[in-house]
Amino acid sequence: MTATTDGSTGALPPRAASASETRDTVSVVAETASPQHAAAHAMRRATDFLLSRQDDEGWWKGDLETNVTMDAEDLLLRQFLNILDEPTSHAAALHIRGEQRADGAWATFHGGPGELSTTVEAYVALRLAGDGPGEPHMARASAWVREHGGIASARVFTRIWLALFGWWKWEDLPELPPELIWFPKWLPLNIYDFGCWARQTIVPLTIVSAKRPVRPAPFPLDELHTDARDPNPAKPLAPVASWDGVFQRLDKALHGYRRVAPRRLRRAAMNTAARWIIERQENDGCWGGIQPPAVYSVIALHLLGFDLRHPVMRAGLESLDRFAVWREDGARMIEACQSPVWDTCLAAIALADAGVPADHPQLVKAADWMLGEEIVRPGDWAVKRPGLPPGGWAFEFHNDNYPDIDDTAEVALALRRVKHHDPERVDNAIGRALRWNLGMQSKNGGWGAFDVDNTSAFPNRLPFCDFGEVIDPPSADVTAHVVEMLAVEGLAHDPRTRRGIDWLLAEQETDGSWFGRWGVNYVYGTGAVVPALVTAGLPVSHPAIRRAVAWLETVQNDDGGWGEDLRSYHDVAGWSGRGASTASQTGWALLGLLAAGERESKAVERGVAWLAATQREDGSWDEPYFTGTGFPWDFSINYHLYRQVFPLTALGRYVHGEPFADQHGKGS
Ligand code: R03
Repeated sequence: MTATTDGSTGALPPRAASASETRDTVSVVAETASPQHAAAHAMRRATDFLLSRQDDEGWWKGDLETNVTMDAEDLLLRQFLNILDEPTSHAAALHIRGEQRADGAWATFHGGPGELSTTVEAYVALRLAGDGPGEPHMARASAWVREHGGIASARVFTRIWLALFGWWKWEDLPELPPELIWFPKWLPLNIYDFGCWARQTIVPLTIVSAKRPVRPAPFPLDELHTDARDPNPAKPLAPVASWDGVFQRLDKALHGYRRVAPRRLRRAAMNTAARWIIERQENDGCWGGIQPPAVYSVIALHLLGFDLRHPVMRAGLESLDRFAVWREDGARMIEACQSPVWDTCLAAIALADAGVPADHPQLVKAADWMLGEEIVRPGDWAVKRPGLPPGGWAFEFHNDNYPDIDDTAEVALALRRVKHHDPERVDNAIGRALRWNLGMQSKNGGWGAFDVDNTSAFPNRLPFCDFGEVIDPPSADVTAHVVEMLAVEGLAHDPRTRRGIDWLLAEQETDGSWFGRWGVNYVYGTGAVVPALVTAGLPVSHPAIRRAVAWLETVQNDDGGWGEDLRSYHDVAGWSGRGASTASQTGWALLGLLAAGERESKAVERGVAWLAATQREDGSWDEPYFTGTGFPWDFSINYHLYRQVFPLTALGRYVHGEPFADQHGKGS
């Protein structure tokens, strides 16, 4: 990111000049100042830091850190396409080695346990980079894999990657028939029953599954089998009377069908799938702005004869290159996705909360950039909403086919905080976003992230779907962001808003919290829902608000911060709201408490003090912990800008009060 240095914020007195002076000031302020003074000081420094990180084009984008399967699959793809070069494998290996745990495994999040599929993929990638199986770090890894079930226990995606090189039998993988592309929209398991990310991934994989390619393996992987003499011990089928039993037997039938499928029919299905894929390539070459559809689409089209020099293939590979983050030490990390729209709207809201003037040139520039990112044409969402005019925003730089409801709500909220030179243009864009988000409400009153009523129970049953989420049902955090946007737009009393509020109230956990789908976890959900309900007019005395406040206070750490470990996705009782304090999660908890009118409470004072005391000299915070959620437990994200924007929003609202406080509950 290139930084424009506009250090002064205009609205606030200039900050301390030198680092040493700052250090002295910080230590003095953090220890002796009143909470208000400490908060104002921390807010000012965080504001300057964030303003200094804006790109010249007006956006902010923090690294989107996930886990080494992204790097491993990048090397595997290049090996499969015979385009793996030494500098790339060397740089990727540097990053992968750096993430290995002492026990030889790789985790999927900071502080997490070793994870088998991730460890298998990391090991194979390091072997591709030339690390020998006998090297200590490799021997520790292969021993860990053998002790945890070997390749046979890895997930389907991992075994697909291995099957591409004959390290696993295609016969021992679930079938994904390309004929799926022809399933009508009313038939269960049609591709639109899947979440958009799953849909974009499964379509190319049906081609790969049909073709069953095997490229020469550069080395054996016997050391990754618990028993090399029996690499895939037979597993009993689930009882026929169970859903799993039904779908496992369906898969067996599909294996049989494959042997008799008319070749012309299959070829026609693959061509239809290929057209579907190519129609959805974004103008920068990516697919949906995320890694999985891109890697599998490139493989699938290559198997159908697309040369690597073909424009579609070249653009696809170039888009993957842009997911690479190069570190000073020469290591290269692959992002699963990029979040500039999401980061920019959150940064704009945080700066506005911190008192940066609405007409500040950097906020106006951010608003200009966001306006330029508006989605103006229908995408896959229109299958369920054919008559709904387009509008809204996506998460990434280029993803016109898959705008999301969450980004649309947050960008609308951000644009309302900026005094743009063309207010009519802003109003029109927000008007389209409002209409689109309202049109995307699911029938239960909530909102999913990308689609309407994407709630079918069948996709999760497929033997193929053993990783992540494959449907996109309404969630409390997305619904809250939409309700907050609707309230700010004066629609707090619109029946659709009230149905969203009713859905949220029905979703509150018995302990007073709300589940976090796209952020970790109950602290994220609660920190999103409480501000939304209050902005929509619920009194802070409402029992649901009071229960949420009580819950937040009970899970506050002794150090004054809040934190929640990803383990709460697996063990609610043991980990809900529990974990080492982090800047972003402390910010979320404070947002909830401040919205609930708890500004003068001890809990808020201690939380603000924790932010002030843990702020770095340059005004930023460290946050090694992952607080973003791709898929609960399975795929976690460290959004590197979260640690800056959420503390700043919280400090800003502590110092300046709630945004739109005068409008709470207003509107038709
Ligand atoms: C919180 C912000 C707004 N939010 C957008 C969140 C986007 C999160 C990044 C999405 O990245 C993905 C990575 C993925 N991996 N694997 C899959 C995948 C999807 C998205 C995946 C998993 C199962 C299937 C297909 C793909 Br089936 C690494 C709304």
